[in-house]
Amino acid sequence: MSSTKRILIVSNRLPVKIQDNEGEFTYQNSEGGLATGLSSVYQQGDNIWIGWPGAVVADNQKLKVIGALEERKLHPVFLTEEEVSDFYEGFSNETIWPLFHYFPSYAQFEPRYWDVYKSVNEKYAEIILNIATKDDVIWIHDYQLMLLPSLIRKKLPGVTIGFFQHIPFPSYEIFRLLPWRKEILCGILGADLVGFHTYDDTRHFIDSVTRILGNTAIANELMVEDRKVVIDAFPIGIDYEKFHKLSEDATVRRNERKLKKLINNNKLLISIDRLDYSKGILHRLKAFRLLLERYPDLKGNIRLIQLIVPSRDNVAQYKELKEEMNRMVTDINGDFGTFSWQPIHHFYRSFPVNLLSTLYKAADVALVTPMRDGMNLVCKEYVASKVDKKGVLVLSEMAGASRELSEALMVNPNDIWDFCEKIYAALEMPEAEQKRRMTSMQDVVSKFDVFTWVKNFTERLEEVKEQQLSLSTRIINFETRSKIASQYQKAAKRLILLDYDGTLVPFQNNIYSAVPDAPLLNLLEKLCNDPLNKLVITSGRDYKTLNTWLGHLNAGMIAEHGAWYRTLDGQWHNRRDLNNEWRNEVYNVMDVYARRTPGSYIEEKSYSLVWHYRRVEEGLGELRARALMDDIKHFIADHGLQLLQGNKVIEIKSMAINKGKAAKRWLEKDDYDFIMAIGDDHTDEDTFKAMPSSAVTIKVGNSPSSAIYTLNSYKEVRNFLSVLANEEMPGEQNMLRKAIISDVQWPRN
Ligand code: ADQ
Repeated sequence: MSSTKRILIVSNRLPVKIQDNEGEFTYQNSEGGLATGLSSVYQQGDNIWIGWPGAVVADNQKLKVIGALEERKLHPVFLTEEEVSDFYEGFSNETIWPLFHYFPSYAQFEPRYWDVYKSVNEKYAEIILNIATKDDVIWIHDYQLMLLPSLIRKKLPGVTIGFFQHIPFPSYEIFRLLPWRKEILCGILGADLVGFHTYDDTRHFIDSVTRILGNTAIANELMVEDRKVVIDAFPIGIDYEKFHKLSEDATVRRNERKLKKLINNNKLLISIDRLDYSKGILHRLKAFRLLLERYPDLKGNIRLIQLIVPSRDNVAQYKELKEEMNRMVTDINGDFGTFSWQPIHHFYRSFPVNLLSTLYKAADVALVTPMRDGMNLVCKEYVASKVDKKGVLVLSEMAGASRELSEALMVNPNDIWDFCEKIYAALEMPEAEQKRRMTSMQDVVSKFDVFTWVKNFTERLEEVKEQQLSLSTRIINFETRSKIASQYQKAAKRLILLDYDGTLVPFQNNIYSAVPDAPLLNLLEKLCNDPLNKLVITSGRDYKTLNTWLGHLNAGMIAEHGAWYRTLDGQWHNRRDLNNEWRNEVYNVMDVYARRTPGSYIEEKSYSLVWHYRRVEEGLGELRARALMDDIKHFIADHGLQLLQGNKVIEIKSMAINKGKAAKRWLEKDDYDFIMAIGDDHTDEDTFKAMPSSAVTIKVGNSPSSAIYTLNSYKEVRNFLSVLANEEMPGEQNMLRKAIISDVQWPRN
């Protein structure tokens, strides 16, 4: 990120452990990967990290804590007991955590939790707004602060905001269960860049936004009002060098030798998790039991060291999980152990990092098998610690890390039988194979470490902001509008080419419902009746419909992309040179899709066929459209046809016609001193390209275009044309003097 901008990191917890010893606080920096990665950011220049210090601080102690944290470039958000309980333990950990990890039956939909979640997000916003300026970059982390991006955006509209979510984003079918789904999506969309660990998470998020909020997505970009928001995958890494070096440390090496001796040089398996139902602890114990049952020779020869970091064991689900886990460990040890050997060594506590490193280094096999995990860093730490490249990773395909570590032995933790066989395969894997796989995984983990992750995210955020800026220079604002209006007023001969659907009227489920409303007809009449104007409607629609709807206007028309055109004398002409022999064959293919896909239908025009899927279930329409295009592409190439992919339509037409060629005919008729073309889809690109460089070309919507200017919607087009026609806008007077015209309400058809 460019050095001139200050970065504010915001997360629920500050990267510090604060302990209250009867009024005397001690502060210890966290060693977690995220804290390390982000320290390369917040410890630079004026940057700062804002968050909860992790302890409830009495009012009379707050100033002291603020001072101590400030020295570490940290700024606290103080939470009360009630807030910790309802916002953090409640909404964050009992509602969002289970739902987003695909345990919907564990999710509590408690309105009180939601109210406090909102108020705590507002508290964060207030503190940030006291510190931030519009020129800062604000990078918000994780599911505890999903409302924060839009709360800040409201007060600082131009500020740069990135949001990264460390846990999965669930599929639409799960996410929609949340009563506050709209608020959550709108909250996140206050950011300019939204990052997740995997492509699947980004897909799920975009899917939920398009279905729940109705925004349109183009690839991984969403338009939120007139701001482009980019959704992308940024798989987090670890501090690779730290773990790699640590495993060569003298103490770690000595500890490893001691450990191996203690376990009698048995083969060592490890698992390291926080106590959580998402971690698949019980499934793993089941698979381990099955392994001992199926392969009795392993008895006395292998050991599993299981580390569990204590977590919320006063909450019912966690308490039950802990009890069940303890019971299973005791049973396995009781059923298979001997006087001199026990299969599982179980620890329920945190370990210092050099002990973790010892275990990583010593382990022949690491079992990282969550039911669901955003990423999982333990498996990456294991890979980084294997300096001699010996060791096998058994990894759940439900962990985000499985997308990168494809050389791990992959398991579905629900498939206990396969899971057991994979553990056996790991124990039996030849050394050469272990090294080959480990080398390839180390390549990935070392290249994509936490510092690269920080760099990739912040650079992309900067890029998105630049793209937004260049887009905003194309959007017609008050000044450009006035400039074009003055050119228009000075001109004596004007040619105005207007597309119809999506440009003058909104898209409709039924194409024949897009009838022009009275205000539009008044506006067009006014433009047509100006003797200095030549107005041409340039549409892909069939000529009969255009004639019925707009035939009374004193306007030229281009119908069916130019297969038909109407001159100003009201006469329709068609291109007799076009051949239609391809028609039956294409119709038959489209018909198969129309019959298979509820809601889709074929529109027949004189020289083209269109398959419409606007009324088809979201997702299915796109799937069938891709299949249809695939089926038809060779035929099209062989028959001089063109396939147009429009807004929820696929149209097949002769290559000989396009709007650009048709528009040229109008250009050649006269010498104009003002030429303007407005259109919304890629068939209008042919028109834009056919225009001379002096023409005013305007694209409706924000997809890439060769047009010079952009307007956001059909409403803005109407407002803009009203300004040119010097017409009174609904409810407004003398619009040329008004800075904002896009708020005027036009009726929807
Ligand atoms: P995290 O809770 O940070 O979650 P994870 O990625 O697995 O989960 O990292 C756990 C960290 O804790 C590791 O660095 C590990 O070394 C440490 N740890 C584990 N057991 C320990 C023990 N017994 N003693 C001491 N330390 C221990 C969230 C998401 C993850 C995502 C991360 C980062 O839930 O899916 O990978 O953020 O984005």
